[in-house]
Amino acid sequence: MEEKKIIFSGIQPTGVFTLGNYLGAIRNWKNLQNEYNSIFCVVDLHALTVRQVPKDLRHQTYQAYALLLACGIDPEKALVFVQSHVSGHTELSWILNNYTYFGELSRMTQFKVKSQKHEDNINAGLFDYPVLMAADILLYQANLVPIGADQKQHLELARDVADRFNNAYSPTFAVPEGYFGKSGARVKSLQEPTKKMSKSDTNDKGYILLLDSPNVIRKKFRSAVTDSDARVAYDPENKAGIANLMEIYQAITGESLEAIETKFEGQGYGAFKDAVADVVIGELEPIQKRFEELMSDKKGLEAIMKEHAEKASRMAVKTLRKVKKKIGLVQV
Ligand code: ATP
Ligand code: LTN
Repeated sequence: MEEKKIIFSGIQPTGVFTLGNYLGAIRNWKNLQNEYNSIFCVVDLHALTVRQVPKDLRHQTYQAYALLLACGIDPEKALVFVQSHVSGHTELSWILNNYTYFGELSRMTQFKVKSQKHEDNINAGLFDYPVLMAADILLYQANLVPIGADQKQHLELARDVADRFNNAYSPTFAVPEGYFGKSGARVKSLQEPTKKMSKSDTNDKGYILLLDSPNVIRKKFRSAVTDSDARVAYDPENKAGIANLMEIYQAITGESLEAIETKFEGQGYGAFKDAVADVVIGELEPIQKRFEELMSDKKGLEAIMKEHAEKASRMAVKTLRKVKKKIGLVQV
């Protein structure tokens, strides 16, 4: 019998997840967990690359974990754990640093963007971020990595590092492929529709958070940037704001862009924005309810975290042993 493929993905606890995280990543994870051996990780160590307030990071990590479960990641089907609970990630990351070139890391778009955003704190962790991500993936021999389009470059790097290591010694790591969902791969900011919707955006009108109340969601969609053309038509070049709203509507309802154009023909942007808000509110309502239940039982959450971290550690150790042996580290 053929073994099920392994998928691995991670998300940072840098704030409440956005609609972009949900449509671009988490929703796909939920669908994939039935078909694959799935491993999902709250990557708290990655979050350290920009300065965090300790008590907020702690709270956000619980929140992130509970939100994943609330979004339908099932701890009976998938492994869900917190990155810093498994020490193998940092260990492998150090080793892989020695197989990654300065030039490669210098080319990473996310590094350039975040360096501009945090000019006062361009630290080595920010630069090294993709190597830790490669370690996350390679540690579990993942075959498939479901991510939004913004993470494609990092995945390419993980593949290159895996290949380089495998060629230098002998096959050690599975070389992972990216998995990009059909829709929602790149949800844009509601205020600057050429940029991705990001939970660390300083303008809170740019994103919809999974825990935003129905009122807030409606307000944010109503103030979304559009254009003066007043036609619901799909034209990402010239009508980026409307195109983004159409993509969100499509990602949730499954209706085609043509069908959406027809449905809202002759209606103003106001009506369309409200319709988008309605479908988003409907999608998030059950998630918010489940989230509240989970957060009211922290001990229960911690028990799941612990059990899953132990399972993940056992998998991680296997890969690490192989790696250490190949490169000549003495193991006793
Ligand atoms: P931050 O703002 O802290 O950099 P982020 O909101 O970009 O974070 P991550 O934790 O880096 O989110 O990403 C988690 C997952 O969500 C990744 O797979 C990423 O590709 C996906 N993702 C993030 N933003 C979007 C978006 N706007 N559209 C689609 N997918 C996204
Ligand atoms: N870098 C990713 C989060 C992340 C990840 C991973 C995704 C960390 N490790 C491993 C997939 C696989 C991000 O910023 N979205």
